[in-house]
Amino acid sequence: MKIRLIEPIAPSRHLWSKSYFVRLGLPMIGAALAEAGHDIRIYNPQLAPIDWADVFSSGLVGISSTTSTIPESYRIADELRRRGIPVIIGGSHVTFMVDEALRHADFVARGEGGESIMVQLAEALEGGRELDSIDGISYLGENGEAVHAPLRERCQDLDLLPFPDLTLIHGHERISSTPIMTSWGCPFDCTFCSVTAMFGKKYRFRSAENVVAEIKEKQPRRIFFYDDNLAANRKRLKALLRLMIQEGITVPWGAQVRTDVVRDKELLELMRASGADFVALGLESINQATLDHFEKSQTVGDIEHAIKVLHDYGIRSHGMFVLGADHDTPDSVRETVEFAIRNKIDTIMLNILTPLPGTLQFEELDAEGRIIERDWSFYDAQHVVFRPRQMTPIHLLQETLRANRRFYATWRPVLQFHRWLWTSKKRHAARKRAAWSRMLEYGWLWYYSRMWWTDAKNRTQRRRLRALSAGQAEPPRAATRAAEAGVPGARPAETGVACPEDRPA
Ligand code: B12
Ligand code: SF4
Repeated sequence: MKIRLIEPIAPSRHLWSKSYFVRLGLPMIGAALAEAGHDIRIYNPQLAPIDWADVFSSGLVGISSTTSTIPESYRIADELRRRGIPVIIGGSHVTFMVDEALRHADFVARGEGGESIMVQLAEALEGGRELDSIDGISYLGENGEAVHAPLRERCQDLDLLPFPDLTLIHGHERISSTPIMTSWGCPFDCTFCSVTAMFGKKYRFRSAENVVAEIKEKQPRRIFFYDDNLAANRKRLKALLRLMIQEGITVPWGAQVRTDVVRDKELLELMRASGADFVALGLESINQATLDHFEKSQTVGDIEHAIKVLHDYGIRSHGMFVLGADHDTPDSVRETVEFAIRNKIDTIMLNILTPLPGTLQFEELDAEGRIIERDWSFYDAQHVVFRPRQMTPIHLLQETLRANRRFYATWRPVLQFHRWLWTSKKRHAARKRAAWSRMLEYGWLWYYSRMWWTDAKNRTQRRRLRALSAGQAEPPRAATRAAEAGVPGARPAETGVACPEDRPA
C-alpha cells in the first residue's frame, strides 16, 4: 500500500524553527512498514516541503504530533478526510486528548507501539484483519460511539524495535546530527513532563551491541542521543561507551542528562573519551522552592557544581530552565539569566512553564481555572498559556524575552565569527568547523531573541495576554538579589516593563 507519513510543524516562529532535528517515531514506523512491503515516504516540512500531490494519492496517511503541532495536524487531517483518504494520528498529545483527536482523524494511536499499530492497520484496511484486533487504537464505531482498544503492552525488549530509517524522510540529507535513541522511560517524575505518562517510569534500554550496530549502519558525523536522560542507568551507559571506544566510534556526540552525571568520574572520563562535547541539562530553576515543587530531586548547589565539573572535562553545557512556576517572581527570571552568565553556562533555553496534557501540572492548573490559552500551537514553551501566581501573564512573557535578549548578546555570534576567522583550517579543521556551527547557533538565538515579536501570530497572542493581564496587580519590583549582592555584571532592577518594540532601538 502507498502510505505517507507526516510530521507537521508549528505555524508561528519558535526556537526550533530552523533546526533539523526530527522525532524518531515516524522513521521507526516507516522502517517497520517498509519491511512489511509498503511504499513509504515521510514528510517533515522543517527539512523539505510536502509534495501534496504525492500525499493525496496515497491509501493511508499517518500523522505524528506534539501539542504545539497538533492544530496543524488537525488541519491536514481534515483536508485528507475531505478527500476520502484514511488518516491516523499518533504521538504524545493525542494519547492524552483522544476524544478531541477523533473529531479530526479516522484513527488515533495511543501510547507507544506505533510501528506495530501501523503495520496492523494497513493489514486491516487491505481486508487482512479486523479493526478490533488492533490494540492501542481508538476510532468511532458504527453508531458513532468512540471505541478505545486497550493500550499495547510496553515493549520489554527495545532491541526488537526496528532502527529508525532516516533515509525515508524527504530532505533527510539536511540532517547533520544523527538522532539515536537508546532508552525509553524515566525513573523520575517531574510534574511538568509527559515522558513518564507516555513511556513509563521504568527505565528500559537497548543493549550496547544493538546501539553500536545502529551507529555503524548509519555512519554518523555527529550523534545526538535522544534519550530523555541518557545517564539514568550509569552502568549500562558505561558499557555502551566502552563498546563505542572499543569499536573505534569516537564521533562527537551530545545528549540530555541530569546534573547527577558529574557524580561519577569514571563515567565522565568515558564520555570524554568517546567524543561527548555537549550535554543538555534539565536545570529547570535556580529557585530551590521551585525545584522542590517540580519534584526534581536536585539542588541549586548541584547545578553549580555540575556546570563547573563539565567545564573541567571540556564538555559544553546547555542549560534548560523552566520559568513561571508558583514560587517564581519576575526577579527569579532575571536572576536565572544572571546565574547562567555568572556560571558561564555555554547556551541556555528559557522555557516558559507549559502545562502539557498528560501531566500533573496540566491537571492542577486546569482544575484551578488558570489555563488562559486553548490554542495548542502556543504550547511550545515559548508562549504563556496560563496565569502565573506571582506575576501577570504578559509580565512573564516580557521578562522571558528580555532575559533571552540579555543572554544572547550580540558579542556571542561576533566572538564565534572571530574564532572561526582566526582558526587555521589546516591545523585545526575540527575547531574551525565547531566555531562555524557555534556562530550559526548563536546567530539564530540572537536573531530569535530579538525577532520573536515580529511574528504576526506571536504579536496577536501578546496583545491577548496584555488584555488578560490588565487589571491584575503586578508585584513591586526590587533590585535583583545578585545586583544587591554586588555581583559584577548583574543588572539592577528597572522601573517599568515595556514590550521590546515599545523601546527605542
Ligand atoms: C528529541 C526531542 C526533541 C528535539 C527534536 C524534536 C522535534 N523535532 O520535535 C528538540 C530538542 C528539537 C525538541 C524540542 C521540543 N520538544 Co521535545 N522531545 C524530544 C524527545 C526527547 C524525543 C522525541 C523522539 O524522537 N522520541 C522517540 C519516538 C520513538 O517517540 P514518539 O515520537 O513519541 O513516537 C512513538 C509514539 O508516540 C507513537 N507515535 C508517534 N507518532 C505517531 C504517528 C502514528 C501515525 C502512529 C500510529 C504512532 C505514532 O509511536 C512511536 C513509537 O512507538 C521527546 C521525549 C520522548 N521520549 O519522546 C521530547 C518531547 C517530544 N518534546 C516535548 C516538548 C514539549 C518539546 C518543546 C515544545 C519544548 C522543549 N522543552 O524542548 C520543543 C518543541 C519542538 C518543536 N518542534 O516545536 C514533549 C512533547 C509533549 C507534548 N505533549 O507536546 C516531549 C514528549 C517531552 C516532554 N517534556 O514531555 N524535542
Ligand atoms: S524532565 Fe527529565 S528527569 Fe524529569 S521526568 Fe522528564 S525526562 Fe525525567
